[in-house]
Amino acid sequence: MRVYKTPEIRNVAVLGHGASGKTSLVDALAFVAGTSKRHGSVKDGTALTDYTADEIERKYSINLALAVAEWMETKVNLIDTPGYLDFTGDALAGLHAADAAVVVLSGTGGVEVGTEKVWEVCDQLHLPRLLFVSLMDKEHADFERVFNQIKERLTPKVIPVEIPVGEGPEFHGIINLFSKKCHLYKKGTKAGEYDEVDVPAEYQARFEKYSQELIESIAATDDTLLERYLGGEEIGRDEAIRALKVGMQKGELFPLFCGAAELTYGTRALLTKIVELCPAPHERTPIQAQKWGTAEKVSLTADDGGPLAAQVFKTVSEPHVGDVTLFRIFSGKVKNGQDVWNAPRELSEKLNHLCVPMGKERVEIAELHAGDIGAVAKLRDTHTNDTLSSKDVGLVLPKIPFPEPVITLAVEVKQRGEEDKLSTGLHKLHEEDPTFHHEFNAELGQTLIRGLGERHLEIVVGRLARKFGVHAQTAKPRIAYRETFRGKAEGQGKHKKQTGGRGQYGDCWIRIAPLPRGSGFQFLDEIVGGVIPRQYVPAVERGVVEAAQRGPIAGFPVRPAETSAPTAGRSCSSRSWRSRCGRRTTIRAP
Ligand SMILES: Nc1nc2c(ncn2[C@@H]2O[C@H](COP(=O)(O)OP(=O)(O)OP(=O)(O)O)[C@@H](O)[C@H]2O)c(=O)[nH]1
Ligand SMILES: [Mg+2]
Repeated sequence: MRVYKTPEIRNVAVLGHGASGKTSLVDALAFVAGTSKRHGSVKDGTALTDYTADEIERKYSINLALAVAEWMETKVNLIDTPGYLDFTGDALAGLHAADAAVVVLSGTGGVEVGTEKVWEVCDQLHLPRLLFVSLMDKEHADFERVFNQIKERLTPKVIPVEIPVGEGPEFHGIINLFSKKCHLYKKGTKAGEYDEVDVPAEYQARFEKYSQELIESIAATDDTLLERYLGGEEIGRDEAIRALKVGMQKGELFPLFCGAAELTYGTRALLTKIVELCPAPHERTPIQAQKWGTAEKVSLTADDGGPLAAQVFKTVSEPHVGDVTLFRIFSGKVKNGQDVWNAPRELSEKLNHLCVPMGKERVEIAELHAGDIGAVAKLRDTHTNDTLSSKDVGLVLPKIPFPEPVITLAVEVKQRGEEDKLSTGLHKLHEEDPTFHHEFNAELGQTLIRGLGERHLEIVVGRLARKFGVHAQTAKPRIAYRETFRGKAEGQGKHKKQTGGRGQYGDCWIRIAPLPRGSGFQFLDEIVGGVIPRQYVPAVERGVVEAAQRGPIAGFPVRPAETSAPTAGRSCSSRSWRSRCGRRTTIRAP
């Protein structure tokens, strides 16, 4: 693979609901482009970007993974993301590394909850988007229905650029509204090859309707174009593409494509449009970085001559290799073997064996230009969300806002003695996946793991065994019960100790009563007239607090009820006290 300069790069995240066909599409695009030599398949476990053992076994994506399609002298970095919500963290990471997105929809499922979620995030990030309706060959696929769902549930600004010829098992061609030609695929085509013919007569009416809509939508985004269009002038293809690209960047147009990735139908046209319509890294809005240690902000564009700022958006720990760090260069360029600086950790790192990731393979490369995505193995202490910069200009990029965990389970080793390995494994898995958290809860005596769903935690436990040789099982977390009280009570405690001499004798009374809900804990010293010396009173409070650690009912901590338990709160007062030094003092209660 050759070195590509900034204008020759496109970073595209491939997003969508689970099983909409993203991984199959990425594989087909890389294959059709000729960059990947083999057409893989999710079903056979050979897809380029579903290569981990978990993914092959389960037949769905768990991690984001990268592939490259070299097309029209351009390097398209494809970021395949998982569709299941349990793995949203990786979809978010992928989005933050991209300059544009291809939102994939299934021809049968249409807009689903996962599609709406990723759409929302793309909206927040103002990311230009293309939509691709895949699985058009599947029984009950219906392009028109999906198009209408997109209009209703995602955006009214969607505009078809292609329409299918046949649907479901009849699907065999695509009409392109720009080229005004029809591509007919021969059964068994290997790499998306087609015969180009005129628009079939039975599609002429549909073609004209959609073509007119397309050109009107494009013209409406630009006053000069609109004037010319209304004046009856024809808008040329290149002009229309340029205007569409600008419209996409402003979030005013979202072109819609169709195909069947598994059959490679529609993939060539999609690649061409990715190159023509998605912005190169230097065309995106600048990103604000912070000069480390100062409040100074620096606006960065993808420029080789700018200060280096590369964000780590994913860390994968691979057997026999160790940690592989995936990063996106937002400014500056890097060379193989270069020293870089991790400012917050005050750490110098060496980019040995600089690579371009291609599924599980990594292709070594001499240098990467501004805006490109790369990988490097064996960094010393750099993790997801860290920024790599240069020592003279230490920079930090805004962090990817990973979601907080929503479910918690306990995890325990099956074999005694593996506790240390468990803890190391969990720590590594957290470094790989910031949406996964773990902690040892001393009160429950359990290790707790937290994640975005049951499937997420199930995968974590599988990885513990596979990657770290720790056989663990999950359990329900014990419940951290609390004790509280509803009524008033009084109690007396005595202390006697004869150690020769005068000995010690103490006599303490406390009165306890609930306060209104939410008032917390109060200790009232109601001794009046200094009947016992003040210095003995704090010891009583400490005794009360200590005793409250283990409640009398079941040994759980006693707490004032705040939200769930009935009214409580506590008030304690010493009543009578005979001090440890043997002097008798009486504390009068109010
Ligand atoms: N008929 C047909 N099936 C397809 C096509 N593309 C993908 N599939 C099948 O649809 C299923 C899902 O495809 P994937 O590519 O794994 O979908 P995904 O969007 O990556 O799924 P997640 O990674 O789980 O989000 C697999 O069984 C594929 O074989 C297609 O064009 N036509
Ligand atoms: Mg996938």
